[in-house]
This record gives sequence, C-alpha cells and structure tokens, in this order.
Amino acid sequence: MSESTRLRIAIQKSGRLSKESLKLLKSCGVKFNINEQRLIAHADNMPIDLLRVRDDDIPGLVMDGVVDLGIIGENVLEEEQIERQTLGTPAECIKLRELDFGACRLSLAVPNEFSYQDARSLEGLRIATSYPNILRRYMQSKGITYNDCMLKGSVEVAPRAGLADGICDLVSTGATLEANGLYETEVIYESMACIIQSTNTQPDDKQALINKILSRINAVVRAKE
Ligand code: PRT
Ligand code: ZN
Repeated sequence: MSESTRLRIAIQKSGRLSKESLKLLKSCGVKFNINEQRLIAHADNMPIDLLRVRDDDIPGLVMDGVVDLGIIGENVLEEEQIERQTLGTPAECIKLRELDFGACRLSLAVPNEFSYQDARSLEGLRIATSYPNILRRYMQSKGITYNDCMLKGSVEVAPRAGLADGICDLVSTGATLEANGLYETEVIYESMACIIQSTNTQPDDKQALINKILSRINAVVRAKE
C-alpha cells in the first residue's frame, strides 16, 4: 500500500478517551510506537496512521474525509453534527458501533437552593454549557426560551460565579456537581465512545482493512461483555 492509501484513524491525544482508544486498537493487533511530541504515529505492522488530536476536531476530520476513522464521544459527534447541519456544511459520517467506554450523560443541573419543577423552570434564565446545539434542540423540543452562556470549560462554577442560573454539562459520577453545590435535574443526552467512518468511497484494500479492524473490535468488545 502506498502512503496515500494508508488507513488514517483519529483518536484523542490526551484526555478521558485516549488510553482506552489506544488500548482498543492495540487489542485489535495494531502495533504503534507513540512519540508524545508527534501528531502522527505510523503502525509497524499494518498500513495504518494514527492521528492524535483534540477530541472536538475528530468529527469534522471524519466528516470532511481528512481521516477515514475516528474514535469519539457521541456527545461531541452529535454537537458537531447539529452545528454543521445548521451551517449547511458536510455533516455525514457512518457510526460503525458504540464502544464500551466513555459513558457519561449531558444533563441540566441547578444550584441546590433552586426550586426546580421541570425544564420550564428554566424559562427566560441563563444556562452555561459547552454543548449549545444539543441544549438548543432539547429546549426547542420543549418550547422553552432561555439564554446561552457558552463556556468551553469550568461550566460547573458558572452559577456560583454569577454567570448563569443553571448549567448543561457532562456528568458521570455526579461528584463535580455535588462539589459545586449543584444537583442534576434532567438527562438530555446519553453518551458512549463510538467509532465512526467517513462516507468517502474507499479503495477495496482500504475497506477490507476497515472491515478487519471492525470485526476485531466487535470480537474484543463482545469478549468483555
Ligand atoms: O483536550 P480535549 O479537547 O481533547 O479534551 P476535553 O477536555 O474536551 O475532553 P475530556 O478528555 O474531558 O473528555 C472526552 C470525552 O470523555 C467527553 O467528550 C465524553 O464523551 C467523555 N466523558 C466521560 C467525559 C466524562 N465522562 C466526564 N465526566 N467528559 C467529561 N467529563 C467531565 C465533565 O465535563 C465534568 O467536568 O467530568 C466532570 C464530571 O464528572 P463527575 O464524575 O464528577 O460527574
Ligand atoms: Zn475537547
């Protein structure tokens, strides 16, 4: 296989999905030598290049066909898909399967002293989030108007800092909400890590390699069930 026909897989460089993503590929028999300083790692035993990037960049890289496969949280995929559909830019990709890590939920949460009945309690209030598109879709489906407070990080401190009345953020154990005097009121999206493929038509040998990787992933995930 020439350089251009090597399979490109994007994974998170450093974060909650990195270790598990690498582990999964290794357990599929792909051998990598990771140099922390390098964006790309070439597999030693298969025509595969690994791109290690920010998780937020992965859906776009796949949807634009820059890489062939990506491992990403469904929350980030969903957010990018809605964003691109709104902008009219390419938003298509194929979700090959959910994986068995990265479980979390995107939830609404409010300060402990907030008297919350249902989502309508947030009517006209300000909600801090890093997921404005998923939040907007949910609130629109309920017919609720609210104000955005877009934060890429530290969302959980927004109410205490007087920036917002409530938040919409990822939760896994709930410890972060508790530590910040907040309680979870509604789950608006449930997420796992997943593997996605670009909609590009692949040459036969590359598609055969994708099929091989996917069938190994299926076997690895099934063995753990
Ligand atoms: O640098 P880069 O942009 O690549 O990474 P990032 O900081 O944007 O993402 P990262 O590494 O924090 O998370 C990557 C993905 O892991 C997310 O998109 C989710 O799909 C998944 N994931 C699973 C989580 C969590 N669990 C999680 N608990 N992502 C974030 N959190 C955060 C949450 O935002 C909150 O601050 O953990 C805190 C809550 O955790 P608990 O356990 O206290 O409830
Ligand atoms: Zn990110």
